[in-house]
Amino acid sequence: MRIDVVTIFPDYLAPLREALLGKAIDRGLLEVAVHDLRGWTHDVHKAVDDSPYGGGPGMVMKPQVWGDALDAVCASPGAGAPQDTDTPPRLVVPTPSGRPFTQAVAEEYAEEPWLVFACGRYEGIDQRVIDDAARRMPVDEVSIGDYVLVGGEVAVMVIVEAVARLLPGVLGNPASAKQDSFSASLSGLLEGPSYTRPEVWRDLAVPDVLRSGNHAAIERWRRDTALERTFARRPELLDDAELDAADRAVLDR
Ligand code: 6GU
Repeated sequence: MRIDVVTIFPDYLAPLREALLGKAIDRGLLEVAVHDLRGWTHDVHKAVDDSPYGGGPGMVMKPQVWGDALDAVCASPGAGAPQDTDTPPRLVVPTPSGRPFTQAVAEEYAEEPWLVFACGRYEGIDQRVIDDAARRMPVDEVSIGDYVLVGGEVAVMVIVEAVARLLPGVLGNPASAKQDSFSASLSGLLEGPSYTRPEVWRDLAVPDVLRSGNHAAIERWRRDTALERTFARRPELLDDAELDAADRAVLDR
């Protein structure tokens, strides 16, 4: 997969080359290019923003600068992109007013050969940039949660990490992703608690069933704790979860 990020703070994205993602890049599973938006400014002050039409606080990012940046970045696919250079990327614009980014969206993005992220700052990017890009490529405005960040950079790191770990070969043990919270094998529930040695730590013991060797009982216990945790923390997830009679009996307790 090829990922391009356009931002006024390229150094902010340095963590993308660390740890798991850095390894994925070293192994050629992922290619990441970060571009400084100011490289496409038109004036000596390298201005990227201006005051909003209609008044109000804050500044809006200028369409000319973003237009030139996206024309350039979206026209030059890297090695990870499809050979057919006429195929545009999927453009992702992080914004608190976007559609929610979920595990299902991460799974969708993991199927794409090429993603371009446009990081806005201030009060956002002139809407015509998004409307114009949407005439040539799929564009998603996405939010990572109901809170407001200063800019899209941290959201891009969140999204890229969620997507990259789904790419074939990135995780050491591919079974890990299968059992994640929100995954199909957990039918949309939260994952329950985990334990390792020692058997007793600070007078707290590991649940007996996990040391019983009874695999059916262990599976039932994992399912029960996932159900209980989901009920306590995220009850709305149960509305869409696939539950059988045994599951319902746990929740009725
Ligand atoms: Cl994607 N961007 C910004 N700037 N703030 C956010 C967000 C994104 N998601 C939640 N808050």
